[in-house]
Amino acid sequence: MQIGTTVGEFIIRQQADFPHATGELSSLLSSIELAAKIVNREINRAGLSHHILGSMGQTNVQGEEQQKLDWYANEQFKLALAARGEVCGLASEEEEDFVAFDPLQGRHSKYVVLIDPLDGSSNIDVNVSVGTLFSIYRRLTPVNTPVQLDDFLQSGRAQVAAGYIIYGSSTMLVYSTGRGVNGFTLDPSLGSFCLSHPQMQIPTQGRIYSINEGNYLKFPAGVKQYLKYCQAIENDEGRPYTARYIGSLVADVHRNLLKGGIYLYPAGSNAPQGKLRLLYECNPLALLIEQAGGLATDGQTPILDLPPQALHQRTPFYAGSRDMVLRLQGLLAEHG
Ligand code: AHM
Ligand code: MG
Repeated sequence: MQIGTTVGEFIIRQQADFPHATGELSSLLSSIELAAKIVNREINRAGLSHHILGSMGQTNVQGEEQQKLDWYANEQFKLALAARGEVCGLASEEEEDFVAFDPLQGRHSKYVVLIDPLDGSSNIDVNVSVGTLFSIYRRLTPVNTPVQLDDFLQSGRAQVAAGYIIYGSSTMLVYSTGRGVNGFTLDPSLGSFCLSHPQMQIPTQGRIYSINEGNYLKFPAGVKQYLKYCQAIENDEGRPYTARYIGSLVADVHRNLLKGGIYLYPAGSNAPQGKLRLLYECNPLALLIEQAGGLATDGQTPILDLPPQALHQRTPFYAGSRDMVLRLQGLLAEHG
């Protein structure tokens, strides 16, 4: 695959490897790409708005005040995915319940999408990178019947595809259909995502650890031990490691994916199950990290094997370079 390949071409070429593919997944990914460009355009203009905290401070064509960017992003992805026929329902971090696109008859479509439309949206106020996360599953119930909650409560292993968009110093789409991870950078002059990071691999060992250390007192003992290990001076092993925490999940994981490192969001007394959502945040990132050769776990079990019980379920999340995650898991097993 040549650098300069657009994501659209790439999807079609990959699809050609599946003789029985119907083109629905390609079309679905194109819808996500389109919505991402719309959201990207709006994010780039966010600094020009006076009221980005609560609302965009603008009115739309109906004269209504435009909502916060995370809600705006939610609407854009929902519209893009509902417009074509490949998706029968969507579950979003922004919505309490799942949305059935054709609630009475159902649709002749086999996919559901789970999405965090704009993760870390408070970072927009300070011009820091934010992201969109998405997961695609085959529905479990038959087509042409109303989509059900169980269609969304599938373990991450069942993901057909997953990815993220990072709205950073450049905008990138990174996704996997289970055959490696590929990254595409938006060329603003062309309006196209072009293949820039083919077959991404996370280094087996890194030197970056990413955690909100302000919560230190609430961390499990094993995590405290791991932080001690990261901060110890062992010149021959490259320690102390470097702490990097943006507080924007996609940006933190993207950096670690490229450079090697570990991201940690443990359970704490204020958040007994951690903060991050299994279905919208952890599962898509876990698929990408595993596909890139890394590991993602809740401390004991691979994230992708956790059985979801509820749409907005949270989980501790440790993900990144294989050797770093294994060491952490060892300390968690030893110290709790
Ligand atoms: P959000 O989904 O409400 O935006 O919260 C998720 C964000 C992640 O992007 C980030 O990694 C994490 O929350 C930061 O949390 P904290 O401020 O507790 O470190
Ligand atoms: Mg989020």
